[in-house]
Amino acid sequence: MSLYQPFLNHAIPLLKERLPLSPYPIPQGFERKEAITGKGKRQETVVTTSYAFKSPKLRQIRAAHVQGGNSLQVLNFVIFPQLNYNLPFFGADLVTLPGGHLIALDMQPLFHDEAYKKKYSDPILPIYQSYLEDLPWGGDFPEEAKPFFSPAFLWTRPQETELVENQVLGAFKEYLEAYLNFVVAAEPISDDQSLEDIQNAQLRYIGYRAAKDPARGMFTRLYGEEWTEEYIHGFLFDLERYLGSKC
Ligand code: DBV
Repeated sequence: MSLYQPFLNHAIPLLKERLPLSPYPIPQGFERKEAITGKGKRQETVVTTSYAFKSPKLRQIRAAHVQGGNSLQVLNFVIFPQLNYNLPFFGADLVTLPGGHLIALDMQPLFHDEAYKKKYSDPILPIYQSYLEDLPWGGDFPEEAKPFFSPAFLWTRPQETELVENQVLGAFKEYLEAYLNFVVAAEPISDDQSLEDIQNAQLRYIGYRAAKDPARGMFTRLYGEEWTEEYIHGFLFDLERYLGSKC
């Protein structure tokens, strides 16, 4: 049973149809990783599968799909723009744990000025508002994470799986469609100051997510510390590694 497979089955073909995609290298040992957890009847195999692509305007389009039976299903789907575009990140953190579902879906902004908000948040507020009734605000989350979210941050903790299969999938498709329209319309940035601002904003976001990845504990328990740290810094949030390899 994979709750999030339909999300991947929609997103990857759509991206391939709309953008000139090419493969993004997935380091050896990260394409697929398995672990057996629990004992006896409660034994469970947890499989983590990685997908990655790139395009002329998008440095990395990547997904980590964790399938551990009914009590653990995760799809973490993040798009990182090339550093010469001021596009927001597309961020989807879709998590199913024994206690219920945790859904985080957003176009995560590089900047918080009015012009940026008008360009990349206002156009999707109607989509955001259309889901609020069924997918109400999920309550508290880390204060230090707040600067990384937009006014259209769809953050919800539903109990009902049907809401994930229907409303959350619908929101995911609409946010992705809107993001693709932003990508197609995006023009490259050439002035040095803006390029520096973009790189700093990306490093801030990626630095925070790599350092505070809420999945660190889960991955470490499943696959060990060494594999986990390399997966986080060498694949999931790899901009520092990418920049280091360039100069
Ligand atoms: N989160 C990831 C990756 C994951 C992942 C790569 C592949 O960034 C899974 C796996 N996220 C994951 C899991 C949990 C969360 C929680 C397993 C549950 C951890 C637990 O409760 O045991 C959005 N993800 C969260 C939370 C938020 C997000 C807000 C709750 C954290 C908390 O309450 O402490 N997206 C996530 C996030 C940022 C973002 C933290 C920060 C900028 O953009």
